[in-house]
Amino acid sequence: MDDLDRLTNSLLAEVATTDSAAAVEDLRVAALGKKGSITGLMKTLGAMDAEERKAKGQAFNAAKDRISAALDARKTQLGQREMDARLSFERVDVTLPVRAESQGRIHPVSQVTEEITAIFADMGFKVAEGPDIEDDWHNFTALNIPPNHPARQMHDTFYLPPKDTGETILLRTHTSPVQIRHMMSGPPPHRIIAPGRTYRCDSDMTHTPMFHQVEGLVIDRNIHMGHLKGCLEEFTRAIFGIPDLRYRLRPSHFPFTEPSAEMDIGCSRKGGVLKIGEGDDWLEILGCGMVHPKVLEAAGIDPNEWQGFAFGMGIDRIAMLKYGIPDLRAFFEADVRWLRHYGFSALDVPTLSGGLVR
Ligand code: 2NL
Repeated sequence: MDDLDRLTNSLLAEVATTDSAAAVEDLRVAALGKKGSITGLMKTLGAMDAEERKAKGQAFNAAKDRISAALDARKTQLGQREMDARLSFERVDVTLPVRAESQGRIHPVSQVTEEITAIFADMGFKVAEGPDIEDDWHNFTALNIPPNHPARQMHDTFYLPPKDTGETILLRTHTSPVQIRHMMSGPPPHRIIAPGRTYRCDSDMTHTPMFHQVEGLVIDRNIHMGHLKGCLEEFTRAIFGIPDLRYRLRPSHFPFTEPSAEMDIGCSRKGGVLKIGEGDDWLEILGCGMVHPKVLEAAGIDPNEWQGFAFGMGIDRIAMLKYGIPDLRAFFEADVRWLRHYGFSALDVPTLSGGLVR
């Protein structure tokens, strides 16, 4: 037995007695590192003649490979043993309740957005998103809103300094531009909702400069007002959890729909208290209509082949109505006491089978 065999055997014996991943690595350095014992033998090759170097070189490399493989195998084995030990002693009780001290709450606007999304998702709608900063064309022109329309005035719209190109940019005043972008991104049919932040230069008891809107859009062949009516009837009954909720569609006007309508739901206002689904009064809830042919054309859709309906509503107002929140401005004051009172648990996930929440 020569020096190499003796060294190899003793290293392999040491590998077998290592008891941790760290010990395996220490041994790897001691044998194969820069100043390792095998590396030391390798260095003796330089002083040998060509024939001896060839024979010894092969033997050294074979020994090096054996030791390296043994170290790898031992490391894997110890790793497995450490994992087995942890698994046998660590315990997780998956039946325990979530930490009681959890402080965070879901904002009513987030909650209601989730509820609305769940209802429309169940009807086959997808959620579309787009930029908050828009250009004049997507926010107004494509929607058949003429250049002198009051909505375009300085005092209703937040305009930003124009781009270097001279292009007018603004904070979107509704989420309609999201739907324009969606229609232009691929061929019909389309069935989307676009929830999100919208901005108007307006601030009083019932208006905030930033507010939330959701719009819906269906484009397909032979779509008519009957589809619109059925869709919105289903939606209002689901969101307020009242299966026989009374409603009516009143003629109205929007530049981007023709015909246009507003939807009212039944309510009572006895003693100044608003109750949805009772009494014989009406409460306006949303605007809607058949997408104007000019809007379809602007978005590159042939109005002779495709038709559609659209609707829009304020999310903040739905949240106030559904959860009896009196003051809109408190929504955006970031007061944790308010959020503790009106907020939702992260575990109250809206589902149709769960009646959406409360
Ligand atoms: C309201 C009324 C509405 C739409 C929004 C729409 C979007 C496209 C084409 C046609 Cl891309 N219409 N949106 C239609 C009718 C009413 O909103 O009272 N919103 C708060």
